[in-house]
Amino acid sequence: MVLPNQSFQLSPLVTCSYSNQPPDALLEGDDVLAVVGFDQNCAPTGHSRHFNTGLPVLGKPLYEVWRSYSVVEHGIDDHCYWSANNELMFLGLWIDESRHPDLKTAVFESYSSLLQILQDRNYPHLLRAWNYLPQINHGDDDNERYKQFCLGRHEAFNHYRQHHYPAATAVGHSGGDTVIYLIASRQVAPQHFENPRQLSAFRYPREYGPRSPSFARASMVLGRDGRQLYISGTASIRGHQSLHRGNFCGQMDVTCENIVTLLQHIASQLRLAAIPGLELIKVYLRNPQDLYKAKAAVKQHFGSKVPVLFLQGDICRQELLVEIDGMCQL
Ligand code: 3EB
Repeated sequence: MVLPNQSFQLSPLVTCSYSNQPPDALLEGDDVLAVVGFDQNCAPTGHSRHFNTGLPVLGKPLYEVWRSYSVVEHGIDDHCYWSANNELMFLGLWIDESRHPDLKTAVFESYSSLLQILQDRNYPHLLRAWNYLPQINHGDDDNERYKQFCLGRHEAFNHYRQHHYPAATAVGHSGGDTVIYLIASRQVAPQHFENPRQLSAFRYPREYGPRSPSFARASMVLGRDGRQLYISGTASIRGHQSLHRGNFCGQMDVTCENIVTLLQHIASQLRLAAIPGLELIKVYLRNPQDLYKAKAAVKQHFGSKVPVLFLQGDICRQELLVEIDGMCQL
């Protein structure tokens, strides 16, 4: 008997990379789940698999490319933009707030539409969510838009009995609609992690809003040839308190240290031989003039070989100047 002289190339669930090619060219790949663009414009693109965010790149244009291991189907149903294969769905929408009485209701209804699609099509496990909102810090006290967003999201998760919150990012912009997009899986359930130096966001005390934010500090999923780790947006918060008000470098250090602590914690929980390093980083800066300081700090904490996308975005607490998220294979 002759055995085929070929090893099977096992591939992960999904990969993410940054590319400077234009979306049209990238979307020719039939395995591409989504291309995410970063510019001042956040409005429906009209093309499934193509997202934009309202967050300008600080530097040359780069696109985030999400590729799966097989050909994907895709379409737009009831304002929801989706792409999927047998294991994964990438799904998102833009919120037209003028069609809703208020932001809380808009977010509740939008998250409900997304969760309904995941339920109907049988992708029950949320792996990762991104939320980019205009004027995130507008409004006083409990009326601040981020807090109203948290309220609507929390109610939708509750309604759909989604009690395993995924890793997430919530950042503000000044360029149009709210966009939400997420990744969910059919069979592989993710494992979620919290940060020993930070109170879990879903346990933040009442002073931060009527409903605490619904996200995990990190989510991990087992792909075909390795584990993928998604680190949530991380900021200069210890316990539940913001540190280094008005001090960009201080905030940057605490943020990077928080990520390193989280990676150490995950390595110890999973009994990994080494502490993983981030392989892809996004840095959100409230003030673009902090770019050079941010570049230096990222290099110092994560090395100079990791691709980093620097974006202008508002952080969900008025006093915070930077937020960082990222991912890696384990
Ligand atoms: C924090 O640690 C910073 O509401 O989905 C980071 C990541 C933050 C996600 C969200 C908020 C969210 O609380 C803010």
